[in-house]
Amino acid sequence: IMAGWFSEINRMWPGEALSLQVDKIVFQGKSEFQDVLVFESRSHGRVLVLDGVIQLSERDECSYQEMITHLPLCSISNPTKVLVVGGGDGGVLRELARYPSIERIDLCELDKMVIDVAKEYFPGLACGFDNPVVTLHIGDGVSFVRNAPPETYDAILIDSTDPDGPAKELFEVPFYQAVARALRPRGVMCALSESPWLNIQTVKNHLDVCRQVFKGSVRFAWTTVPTYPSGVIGLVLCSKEAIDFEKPVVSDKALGTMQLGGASLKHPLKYYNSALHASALCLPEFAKNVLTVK
Ligand code: AAT
Repeated sequence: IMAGWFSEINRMWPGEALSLQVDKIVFQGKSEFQDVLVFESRSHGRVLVLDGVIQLSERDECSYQEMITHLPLCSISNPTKVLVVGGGDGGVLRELARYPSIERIDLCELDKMVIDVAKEYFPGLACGFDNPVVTLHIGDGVSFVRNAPPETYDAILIDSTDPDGPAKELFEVPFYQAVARALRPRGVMCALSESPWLNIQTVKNHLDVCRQVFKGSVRFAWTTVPTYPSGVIGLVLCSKEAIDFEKPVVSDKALGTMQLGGASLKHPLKYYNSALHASALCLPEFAKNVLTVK
């Protein structure tokens, strides 16, 4: 390992590791659940790392946060209640502030240290907490969803860590059964998956789990995140009733304003647009062959 560089070495992506040059370590801590690290990188702004895995960099977080939020939210009309599982950095909350119809957002994050660190070191993401409709819950997303009243949410966004750690159960059938129960009949779910470049079998298993539970639509989408392993991250979109996820019902033109801190702020999208929405569901041949049901 070269001095002054962070390398994301992990058994989930053996034989390869992204490296970033470190200008300064900004925060290092150990919570009840994971190691928390924030550093200033040479090329990507501040970076948040949990248990040695990059969660976000200031430079490319827009791709992940905008896609995990707007792919599901632009697939439905007039959402009023949304649940976020994980997402303690606030980035998804920031993106949800573009939807004036939302009356209530519950966010269930396991680790309070992530929220505290985001508020201190990532103001551009933690601004998402400055929304009076947000209610914070600190705890395990699995039990939160299990205890949620049935048919409550228009959208449930699973912005969790990779399956090898405290988020393991968030990739299993009982969890998605609880998610389906907590969704309204026309509701949608979007969950972090993995990159088809890394371990396509993990992605296939994730989709198979979702297909067991969601009888409407189950689709795989992907986006580019240069600081995630392989530069690509997958997302799974599900609904109980059939939804044509390729045809967004909300236009990107409606998303340029955020309701934050009691004010309406102009805040253009950086990544998502309606054309990208449709293309995010198109798969390269090698992935299509494995991930599509014939
Ligand atoms: N938006 C940044 C991307 C993330 S953050 C994932 C969050 O999920 C973390 O804050 C973590 O503490 C939280 N989390 C993990 N397990 C649970 C759980 N069981 N219940 C609630 N929250 C949880 C994801 C980055 C993906 C990295 C890709 N390689």
